[in-house]
Amino acid sequence: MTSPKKATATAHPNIALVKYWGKRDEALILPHQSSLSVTLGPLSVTTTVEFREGPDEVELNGRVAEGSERSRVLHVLDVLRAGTPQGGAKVVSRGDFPASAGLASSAAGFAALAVAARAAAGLPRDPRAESILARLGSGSACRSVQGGVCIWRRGQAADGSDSFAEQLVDASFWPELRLVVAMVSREEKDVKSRDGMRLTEETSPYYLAWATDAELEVERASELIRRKDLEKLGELAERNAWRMHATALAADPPLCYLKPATLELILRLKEARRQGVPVWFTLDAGPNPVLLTDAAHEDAAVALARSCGAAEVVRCAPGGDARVVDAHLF
Ligand code: 2P0
Repeated sequence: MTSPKKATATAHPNIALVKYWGKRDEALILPHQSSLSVTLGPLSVTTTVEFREGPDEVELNGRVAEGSERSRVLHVLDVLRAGTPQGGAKVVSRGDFPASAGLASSAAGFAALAVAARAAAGLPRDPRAESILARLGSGSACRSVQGGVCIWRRGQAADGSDSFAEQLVDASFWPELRLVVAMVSREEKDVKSRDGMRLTEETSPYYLAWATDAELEVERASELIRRKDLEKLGELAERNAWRMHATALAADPPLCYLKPATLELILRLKEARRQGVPVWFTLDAGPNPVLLTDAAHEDAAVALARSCGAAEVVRCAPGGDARVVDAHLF
């Protein structure tokens, strides 16, 4: 091998407004449906990759990665190394937000990994190739390669070459949009997303209806974003989240990601809107709602979340693209 090759990248997590929930191909992580998400600044994960002689080493948030965490990282690197042979890899990754926030640090982590690994291998920036590589680590990661609002098109090809995310609008398009993460519970969820979506697809009688409407839902959400129609977008986001959870609740055994405090907060939003606060929710596969509002009502949304027992509240706005940075982690 030639001299060591090292690169570092930073990426933001994302929150889906039209959600991905189910795979048509488990190995390639190909979804049944397209999805749409907002990239969340200022939260970020930074990852350094170095190719050098020696065994692969993976460290995530200060711990040596083991089991599936390690094998998922190495799988992404192996796909890259199959095309452009490299030596062993050292990977160090660190997030600036707690994994327990329920914000899928894996999305930002795999996006940063894909961007850093390609750069370390001497490949040029290529959002499509980076998105596809990130997807092989975690589906939602393909939507964290670019900032603003991104759409992951499900694609048709069996090899996944047309299943990647594209940017609808960049972070500067709607700077007043706010996403407030209300951490009402820090309990680890019982069923991970990967297992939850498989169980839902295999056993929920509602799954087909859920998957079928997604393509139109993405188009409707895109139009509302172009128009910056917060009210209609908020209504769509709530409807989409309720439907995802309803589909999961109908699985056998049922999958309930909501906690009492989740319901307390999201049921309060109607009253808040009646009182003039434009605020809606979305909810991933966990108990912590993300409130959609605008900059003028961010404080009101934060106060509402706190009054419903949110111990911690994270204020987010649309974030930028994943980028290569100079400051390596080792
Ligand atoms: C999403 N979620 O669209 C949906 C909504 C959770 C609820 O993508 O198996 O970590 O690695 O592809 O991406 C979480 O699942 O799952 C997710 P894998 P991922 O954001």
